[in-house]
Amino acid sequence: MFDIQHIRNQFPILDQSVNGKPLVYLDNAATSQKPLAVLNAWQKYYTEINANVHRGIHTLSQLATEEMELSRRKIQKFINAEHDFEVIFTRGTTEGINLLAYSLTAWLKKDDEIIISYLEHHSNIVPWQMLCERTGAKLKVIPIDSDGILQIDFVEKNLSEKTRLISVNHVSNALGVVNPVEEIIALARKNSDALIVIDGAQAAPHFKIDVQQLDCDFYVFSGHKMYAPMGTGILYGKEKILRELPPFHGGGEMIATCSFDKTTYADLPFKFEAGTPNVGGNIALGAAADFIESIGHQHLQNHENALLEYAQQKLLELDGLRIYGEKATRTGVVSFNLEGIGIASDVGMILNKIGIAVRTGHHCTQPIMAFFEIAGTVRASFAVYNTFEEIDILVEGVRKAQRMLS
Ligand code: C6P
Repeated sequence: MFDIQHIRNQFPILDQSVNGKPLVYLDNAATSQKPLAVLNAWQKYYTEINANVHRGIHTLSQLATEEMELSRRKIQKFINAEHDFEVIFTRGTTEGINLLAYSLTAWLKKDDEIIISYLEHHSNIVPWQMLCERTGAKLKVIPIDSDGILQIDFVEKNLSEKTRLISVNHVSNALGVVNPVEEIIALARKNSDALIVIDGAQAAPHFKIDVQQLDCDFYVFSGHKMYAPMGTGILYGKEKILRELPPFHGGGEMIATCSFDKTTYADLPFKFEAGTPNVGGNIALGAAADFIESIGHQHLQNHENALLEYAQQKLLELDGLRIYGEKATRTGVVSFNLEGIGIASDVGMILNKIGIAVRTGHHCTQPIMAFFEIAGTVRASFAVYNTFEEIDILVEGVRKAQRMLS
């Protein structure tokens, strides 16, 4: 049974007023709120366990290690990875992609090609541009149409022996468009030996991820968008490739032996986890996966899809409102502008005055904004605890903003 009030009760932060109005939190693509189970797991670690992992023989250190490794196995199950050591704790999606872009330096040479898409967050553009600068490789960009749908025949036409890497997001943060990553992966497997990276920052909170079924080489996501604390994230990689890849950061935790003559690296996953990890956060990330699974992916998805459909239908009743990516398959996000109102943040400020939190601006996706020839959009993004009443409040707020600004 899906009981929205039971779910909302687990998020005490939602029960407050902002600017004298009940908070309507619709900025979940930026970060989600955290349920009690996650807060308690984090607090329990700091009140009862706090110790460093993988190094102490004392009881607390062993407990901390056990709890963090248990969390790794929970994430392994959450994304259906074959092995727990294919799950690497990071600080978030940005760090995961930077790790790859650095560690894959020797995988590319001058004039090799990296394919990304027009729909990428800056985190899935800039690290690859930096890699191109280091190696002389070139970026190729899958175009979109006016609905924000990827034109994947571009992939078929542009794949060659030069294509060494493809990195695309599973869901666009700016538009909520769900990209056909399965098709892109199938095309790539047929026509190249390119490595495939999927940025799952906006997918992991919304639907079941199965990395074995996807057959991607790497899958990255952030904890804080899927109900876990900030500063947590996951890089999944296939065992064979992770074994061949050099480490990103050097330091403690990631060595097998260290001398002034030669250092050898630790086994997976520790080779990629230099330094003291965010133990409390990583444990709480496992609790966030449990939280999602306790609701059930299908229930969560059904509710969020219904919210999205309702929001879209209600918003489109307003004159001169344009939703970007309206015709595309989407999840979790509705991104829009009002005709004649050039500055999205003006709408955001009026909404904030009545307790509604949305994000406005370019959403760290300036190429998408350039494509639509706009400076930004108003973005409402949903989580499992949002309600249809909140959508009504949003729509009324947008109507009010339209009246005030036009
Ligand atoms: N998008 C948003 O408001 P980090 O900051 O490392 O947790 O995630 C970066 C990132 C990478 N890829 C995608 C698709 C993303 O959506 C994000 C973060 C937030 O849309 C903050 S800019």
